[in-house]
Amino acid sequence: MRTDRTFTMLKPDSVEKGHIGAILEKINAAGFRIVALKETQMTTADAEAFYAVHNERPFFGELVEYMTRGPIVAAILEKDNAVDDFRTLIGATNPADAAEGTIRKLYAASIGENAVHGSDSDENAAIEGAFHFSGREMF
Ligand code: IDP
Ligand code: MG
Repeated sequence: MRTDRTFTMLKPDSVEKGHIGAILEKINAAGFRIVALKETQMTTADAEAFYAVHNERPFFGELVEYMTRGPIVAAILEKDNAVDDFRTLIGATNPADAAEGTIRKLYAASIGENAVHGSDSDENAAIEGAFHFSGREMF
């Protein structure tokens, strides 16, 4: 299992607010190489499948509504220790708890609308990257 890749989505709130460029700049400045990148929109079935691990949680319906309401930017990122370093860069799930300078501290509005996704393990990074990208879209 490779340990140098993670998967991210700039969520609909980031796209709506015009934060794509600023967030990609933070990602580049932190030393991640962009392996794959696209703007796309998830269907309800896509979001339900992507977040299936959360389907018993009380916020699941709200999460699916949010993640499908507009386009996202999906990306695969490469760097040593990618999963952990990216989670550090984005900050805590709830922006109120996120460290200063993190992407969620800077750009997230709330625990629900929290600007970015970051994979939580090497295994999920591979699964989530393959969910959004074919081999021909990875460089
Ligand atoms: P993570 O994105 O930091 O890994 P998870 O616990 O995996 O956080 O939750 C997935 C996503 O579900 C969060 O990023 C957020 O958009 C949403 N979410 C998590 N907890 C809540 C909540 O308590 N209320 C509303 N939405 C939530
Ligand atoms: Mg998670």
